[in-house]
Amino acid sequence: KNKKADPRAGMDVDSFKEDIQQHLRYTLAKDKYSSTEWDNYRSVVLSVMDRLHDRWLNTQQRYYNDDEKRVYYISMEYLIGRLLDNMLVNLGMQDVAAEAMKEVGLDYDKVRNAEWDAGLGNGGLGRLAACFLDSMATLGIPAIGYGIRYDYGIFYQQIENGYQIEKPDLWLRYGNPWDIVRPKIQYNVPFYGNSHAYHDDKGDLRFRWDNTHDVLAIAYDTPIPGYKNEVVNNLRLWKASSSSSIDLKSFNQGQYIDAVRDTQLNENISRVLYPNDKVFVGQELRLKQEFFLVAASVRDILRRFKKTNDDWRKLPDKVAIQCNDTHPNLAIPELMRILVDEEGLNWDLAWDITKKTMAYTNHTLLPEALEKWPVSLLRSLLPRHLQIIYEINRRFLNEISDQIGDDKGKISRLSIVGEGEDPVVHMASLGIVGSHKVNGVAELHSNLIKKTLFKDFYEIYPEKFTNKTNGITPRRWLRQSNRELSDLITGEIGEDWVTDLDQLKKLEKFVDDKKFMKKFAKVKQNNKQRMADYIEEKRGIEVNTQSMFDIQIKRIHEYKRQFMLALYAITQYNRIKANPDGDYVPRTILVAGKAAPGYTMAKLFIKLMNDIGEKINNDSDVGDKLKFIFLENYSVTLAEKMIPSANLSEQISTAGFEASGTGNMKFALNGALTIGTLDGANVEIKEEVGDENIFIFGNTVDDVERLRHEGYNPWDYYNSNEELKKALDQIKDGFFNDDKELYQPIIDALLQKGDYFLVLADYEAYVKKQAEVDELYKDQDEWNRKALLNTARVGKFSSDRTIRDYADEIWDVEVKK
Ligand code: DL6
Repeated sequence: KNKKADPRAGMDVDSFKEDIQQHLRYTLAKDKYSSTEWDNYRSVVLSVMDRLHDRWLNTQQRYYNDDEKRVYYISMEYLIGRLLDNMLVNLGMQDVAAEAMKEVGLDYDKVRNAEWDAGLGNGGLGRLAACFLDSMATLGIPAIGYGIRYDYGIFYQQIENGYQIEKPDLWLRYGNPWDIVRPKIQYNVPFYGNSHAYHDDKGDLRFRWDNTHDVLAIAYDTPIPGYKNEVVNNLRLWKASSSSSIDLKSFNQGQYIDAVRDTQLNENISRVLYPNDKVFVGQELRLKQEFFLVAASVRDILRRFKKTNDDWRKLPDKVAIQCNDTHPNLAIPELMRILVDEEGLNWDLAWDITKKTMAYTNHTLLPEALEKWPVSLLRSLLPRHLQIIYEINRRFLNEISDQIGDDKGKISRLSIVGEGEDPVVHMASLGIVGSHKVNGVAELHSNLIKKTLFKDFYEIYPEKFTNKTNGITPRRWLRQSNRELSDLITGEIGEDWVTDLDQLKKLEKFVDDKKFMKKFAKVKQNNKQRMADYIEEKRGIEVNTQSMFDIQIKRIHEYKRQFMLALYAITQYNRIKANPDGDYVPRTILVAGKAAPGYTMAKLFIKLMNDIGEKINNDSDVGDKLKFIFLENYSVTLAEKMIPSANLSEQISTAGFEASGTGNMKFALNGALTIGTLDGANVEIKEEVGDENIFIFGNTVDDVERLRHEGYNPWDYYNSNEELKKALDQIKDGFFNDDKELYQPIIDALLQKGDYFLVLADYEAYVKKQAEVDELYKDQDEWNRKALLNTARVGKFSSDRTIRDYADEIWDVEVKK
């Protein structure tokens, strides 16, 4: 009745102020004498949540009333980062909240820094899911994200003596004020047991999965607001808990300790995010996690569908399920199991419904990343699903038998279930056969999928294959993380760009506007200063803010070739040492990224990079002409600091290996120039910004193929390039570490084992291109012109565009606006 007077709803400073104070006192029982940073942060978050709740309830009610088609995004990873700024920006009340905090004596920066990153993902794939949530809400799509509420997110990376040490990420130590537990929304997730055949009343053969060991999935909901549109979607993460029935049984038998231990085992399912990026480790616990996510989510989806529908044939008109990589692809046999075994549909109808409902996104071509679950493991953990997968495969091979004849090679490549002593289920193949659309994440990648990895499937189902080039949300990656640039842009062209990134094209006309360009340059300079302060604080290294900030941030992987950047740094160092008075463009090279804990080579790279940094950064001949700095614990929050400060973005993967990349888009949007190979979305960035505004070098996908075909010999490159030879010899001969054996595995991989990622083949072109970069940097006006054109021309890479494409071409849902 009296809305204005309710401090929990008001969008003005006074209401927000009052709400913060009320929460501090009445929710947290603290006052200004006893409150900690965490209490202050929590009372601010609770006040933000108050403003989200009305919108959240209204949105969900509207979706229910309208009975619109829903999109369900299922992902094992959501690399969300911090939420406070994101929520405030999207609610359109960042300034109001800042003022309110100030007036109650809180420091916004301190409040913000009390938040732990929600690091429920490894890298690009998980961050993409987080950007998609933001875009789906901003576009008003009735979407729900499903995932797992891991107790431990991606490990905290510490650098000790140059080595990566993994520490558990206790992000829930003090609780998570952004999510709400829904204890009544819980599902039994069955495992193990047996599949029994029986005849029903009509005499038809049916199957029942029984004697299962059940684990409970409990829902935790996080609100996902759209940008200033009153929409609040839901991210539902499942936490594992013990199923009460099991406890009771054990209690009755007096096995109290066993029952409690059992609780622990069950809860292990949502304990920890697997920290592997692009390598499949076929552990049982991981398979349990995948099925746990899928089973709870599918149950939840079907419960919602059934509330307003009684005809299963309508399912694809009301439900679109998108699988983020193959990790959730067990949703295909699970949906089949429910439709056939529980709901009594015949196989053909259930299969038709399933295919029309499901879609699958492929994120990598790397063979070692592809999921292949042993049949033996599936047989014990998910016996009924294995049967269903066999049946899907049998019918599929039958259906295509006319097309492929008795081409044995083809049949074995197409078969979802492998043959031999230890047969495996190919989860990608299951995804292709059981979905109506399969997409890659950049043009090049989607074409490569069709030509290589999934060639045989493409020939059978060309209509299933499509491309959806990745994108990034402009809210977090410009509006929020680069407030100064964002304000400058909005001051000139208005704020529509925040939801319509192509509007940035209007900035092009400012390239000759001296006043504007001066401001644009100043913003970058201020961002560099903030970064420099951070480096000084964390590493005690003073950097020259006039130097070029040259940044590579991503997971550490051989194909991403951090090593090639290190070789360039060594080369530059050697040049400076040989001629200390030469004319050098000062550079600060910044690298950050985590290595999978079991990836020995990547971890050795980290050590090497730290050793190289030690040498370069402490050499008085070098001074500020060159710095090489590895920053520990790369995270979303660190990315938000680093990206706005970059002059140069390193996107130097071996052509054909990076499916898309999304960091490349974030840098360009923030006015960094890219040095990169023609890989992933770099190809499309080049098309958008123009050849003259990007530094492209190196072997293309075709070159790589040709080189390999002709018999690539890294020694030829080693022997014919003095600088390359010298850099490698220094690494080998103990120049960076007294232990001469230490880096031998790296040298061996390059020279003895064939340099699979073609570092040596690309080195010379790379170093030459870096010289062009230097030349341009000398002309700051010209550099800034190109930087602005990058910002102005990358509107295509908004995740809003990506989501529109999914909505139109895969999900068949309407996007309002
Ligand atoms: O699509 C998001 C992201 C791409 O931008 C990266 O290029 C790609 O490497 C990454 N893929 C994965 C796949 N991991 N597994 N499995 O993380 O996806």
